[in-house]
Order: sequence, then structure tokens, then C-alpha cells
Amino acid sequence: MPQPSRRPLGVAMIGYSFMGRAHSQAWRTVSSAFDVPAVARRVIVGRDETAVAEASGRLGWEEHATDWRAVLDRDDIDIIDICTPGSLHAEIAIAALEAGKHVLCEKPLANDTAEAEAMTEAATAAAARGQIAALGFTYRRVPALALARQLVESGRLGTIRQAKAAYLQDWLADPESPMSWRLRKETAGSGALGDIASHAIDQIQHLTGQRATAVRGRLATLVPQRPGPDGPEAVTVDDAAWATLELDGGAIASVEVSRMATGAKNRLTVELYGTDGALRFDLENPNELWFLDATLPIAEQGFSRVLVTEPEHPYLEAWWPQGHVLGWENAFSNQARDLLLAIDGTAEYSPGFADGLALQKVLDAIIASDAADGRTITL
Ligand code: SOE
Repeated sequence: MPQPSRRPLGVAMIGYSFMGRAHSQAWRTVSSAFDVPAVARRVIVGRDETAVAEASGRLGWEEHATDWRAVLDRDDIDIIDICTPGSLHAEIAIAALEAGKHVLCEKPLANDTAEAEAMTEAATAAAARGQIAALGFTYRRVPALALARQLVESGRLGTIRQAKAAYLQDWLADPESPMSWRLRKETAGSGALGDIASHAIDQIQHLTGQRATAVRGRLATLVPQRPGPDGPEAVTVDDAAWATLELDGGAIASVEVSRMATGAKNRLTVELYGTDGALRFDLENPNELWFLDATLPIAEQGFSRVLVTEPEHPYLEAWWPQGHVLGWENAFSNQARDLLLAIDGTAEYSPGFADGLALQKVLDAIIASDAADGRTITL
């Protein structure tokens, strides 16, 4: 079990591409923005020696390695940060927790419910030893979405009756765009569903404070074949997904996601409608939250734009003077802050692996519903 110590907490990060870059900048910036325990970016791990050596220098790590198991044996490593394809999450996370490390795992937790269950079991045992098993649904730490949560928690929306979340991207709109691990079931588990519907569903459940109890879903693979390393290769995951969720607090939610929505760049939108108010958010304008106070006289009601740039807003005090906007990457630093405070014992971190398991069950239920022609699946 990791002991409190004065030396910086040693981080080992497994994976070095897109998410590895995002997490690297978080570990690089977290102590300059926030009052948190010091961290050392000890080692970055990847299978390709040349590529990981290059990434290590570029992203500012002390060392690189190709064997993640050997890294788990090191006493100067306290945190294992998993930024690999989903197919490796379970094996690495379980081994890291058993080795006494804290773990931060990228979303979605796993590629299926069975893996997520094994990970949650390991996390529960590790929690009893004082270890943190954190899941990286980073958008919870976008200040405007954290503010949305505060408004819901303080009752400003009243009872939420309806929620709508969409996550539309277009990076796969070109049918010639090549195969990658994200398009293969054996590495990604699913396509747009696990990659981005996971964010949309996490936002719905987190913001409303309500859990899905029944789902109906449809999946579509719109470009069934793409250029692979050895010629045309079949796409084995979904490109787009749709679902309706019944939530345990009585609300109904709809979800729509696609990685082929021409012109939508990285458009996570969330809308909440309650008895006393409503909220709207769009990740393409991440510093804005739109709020409607339905307790005002009807003649005075309208959505107002809250520019989420003030020290009074979540996470903002640590960044720039009032009025200065943040970007997509700041949420990763905010996430690293929350994890370090949890390791320090001064705050709780969520979501944990049990939340990831609950979400994985929703994803698997959507797959099951699609396979059953859209039938309702009860959770
Ligand atoms: C790719 O679709 C992706 O990078 C997701 O995997 C991330 O979680 C999301 O933040 C942006 O899009």
C-alpha cells in the first residue's frame, strides 16, 4: 500500500498517443495551477521502443520503457495512468491495483461488462488498502459542466423530467480514412458507442443524479470497410448509435452519437429540462453554459449565457484572472488535481470503477437492444 511520503508521487503512464499527450500535459501543468502534492513524470510506457523514446522526450518524461509489468515492481511509482486501447485496460488496471498502485484509467472502463466487473472487484479490494481507482470521464471537469452539476444539486432545475445528450464528430466522415484500433471490436470493444456515447451517458447520469434502469438502442456501421495496412479491412464496430434511457428518478433521456456527422467537429451537447429550470451546453463553445430560470414570470424567461470564466466557477480560481477562457486540455489538469487530492485524502474522487461498471452495463444493454431490433432492455 502506498505510504504518505515527502518525495513527489511517481507517475507511470502507459500509452503515448492522443490520450497520452493529453494526460502528459495534465501531469506537466497540474502543480503549477493547483495546490496539490508534487508529482514526478517518471516513466512513459509503450510497445514500440523507438516511438516511445521519441514521445518521452517530446512529452517531458524522465524515462521510457516497453514493459509495463516491470514498471509495476518499482517503488518510485505510485500512480499508473492507463491511456491504452480498451482491450488492455482490465489486465493493466488489475495488475497495478494488486501491485499496490493508485490507478487512473481512461474511459470507457472496459470493453465489456465481464472485464468491468473484474476491475471493480480489484478496485474494491484496493480501496480497503487505501488505494484510489479513478476513471477518466474528463468532461465532468469542464468548468461549465461542473457548474451545471452544481446548479442541479442546488435545486435550480427542480425535478428533471427530460435530458438529451448528443456527441457528434466527423473525423470518420471520409470513407477513405484508414483503419485504426478504434474501428476494431477486439481492441475497442465497440465504436462510437463506447468511445463517445459513454461520455454522453455519463453526463446524463452524473448531471441528473439519476441512473438508467431501462434502455432501447440502435447501432449503425455506415462505412463497413476501410483501407487497412494489408488492403481493405472490415469495420467491426458501430459508426453511430442512438438510445433512449429510462432513469430511476423518473426522467427520460435521449442519446445520439456519430463519428461521421459531417461538419460536427467535437460536438458534445447536453440539455436538461426540469420543473424549475433548464440548461444547455455545447463543447464547441466550452466556456458557456446556458441557463433558464423557469421560476421567473413567463414574460421574463429566456436562456441566459453564463460565461464560465470567473473565480467563483468550478476550477477557475486556479487558472487565469477573471474573464479568461480555458480550453479542452484544462479539464485533464483539473482531473489530475482531483485525483491527487483524493490520494492525499483531502477529497473524494468520482467516477470510480463501480461507476464505470454501471455505465458499461448500459452500453452492453444498448448492444443487446440493437441485436433484439430495438427491444427495451431492463438493467
Ligand atoms: C475520439 O473520438 C475521442 O478522442 C474520444 O476518445 C475522447 O474521449 C473524446 O474526448 C474526444 O474524442
